[in-house]
Amino acid sequence: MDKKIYRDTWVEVDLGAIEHNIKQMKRKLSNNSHVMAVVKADGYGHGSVQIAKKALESGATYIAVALLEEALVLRDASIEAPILVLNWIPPEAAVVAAENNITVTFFQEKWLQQVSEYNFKNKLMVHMKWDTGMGRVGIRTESELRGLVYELNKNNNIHLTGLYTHFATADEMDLAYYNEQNRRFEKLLHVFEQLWKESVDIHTGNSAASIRFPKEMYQYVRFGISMYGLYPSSEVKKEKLIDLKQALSLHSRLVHVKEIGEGEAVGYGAEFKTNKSEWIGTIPIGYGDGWPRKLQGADVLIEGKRFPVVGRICMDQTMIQLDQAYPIGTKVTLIGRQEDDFIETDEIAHHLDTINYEVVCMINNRVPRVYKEN
Ligand code: PMH
Repeated sequence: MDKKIYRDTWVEVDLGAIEHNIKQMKRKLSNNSHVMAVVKADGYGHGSVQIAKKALESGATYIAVALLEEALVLRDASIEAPILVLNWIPPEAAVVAAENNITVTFFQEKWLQQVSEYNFKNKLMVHMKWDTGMGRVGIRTESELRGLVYELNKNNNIHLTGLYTHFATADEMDLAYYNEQNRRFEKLLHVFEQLWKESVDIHTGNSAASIRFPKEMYQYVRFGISMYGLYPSSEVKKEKLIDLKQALSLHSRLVHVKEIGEGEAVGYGAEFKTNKSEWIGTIPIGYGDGWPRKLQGADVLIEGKRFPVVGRICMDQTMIQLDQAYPIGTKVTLIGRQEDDFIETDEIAHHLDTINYEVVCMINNRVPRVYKEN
């Protein structure tokens, strides 16, 4: 049974935008490159199940998540498409992955040896991770590659179906480091091709690399932030190589409106003080929803006009300086469009001195997600 929602604060996810963004990406790729939809961290805060389903309907053919737990949520929702877990998983969890037809990432000889100790009903599918410069996880050398291939050849229960790397700077204008990562990748690939004769799926690109160098991509691109309609950096946004539609918007409603006199204060610390009489509205969202106190001073939209957040943001409530009395229940948009104005996720990211990725992930699950098709 769906949980009843009483509160007047919600995230709206435009599934039509997800479809639009995937189709824009597919148009740029060559016919041999396919879209792997990245829905880790609950679909970058948008809801992993709904996004994965929409992505598959829109032409994505593979799903990626960070955790085995996240993959199991998708399997529980009857999603049968191939799923890749990007993070390291404990060797004992490999049995669960195999049972559920979930592909996992590996990069350690010891891990393969430990996994070999378990009994598998189904083969375990694995993708090998190469660290070409991200410095996070993956093998870095030819001798590590030879070690992994040797272990793989010893074990019939483990089936290598792919290999990949991840770029650290594909969203930057200076391409020196990106090119160096590609050079290292191709060098290891040359060795791999001599050691391994079966075909495997190769994937290197994130949103930035796939948007900027679509024809250089291999079998899959791991399409994350831009599937949600956000650009990986302001530089990539400025290049205008793809038209994206932001899928997420955040809304609330006025629950209280009052006029206060000159010299009156608003919020904890009585920090904000009026210097004339002012209309103040209250909305039911706060840092307990993942709407941080640093957003004091940011704008919201009411009837297409901008108004600032005043006073310190509380755990569950935020106050807005208004120009007049608006009725209780008036819609307030914190991220998204109202009439001719648009508060982009990037504007909030800028205010918080962070990136759009963090903004969409930080709105927590106390805020219900509502889905619409266009
Ligand atoms: N592949 C891997 C291995 C990733 O870690 C990510 C994003 C993606 C693909 C998708 O990248 P995109 O969203 O830029 O398209 N990972 C992260 C991260 O770990 N922190 O921020 C983004």
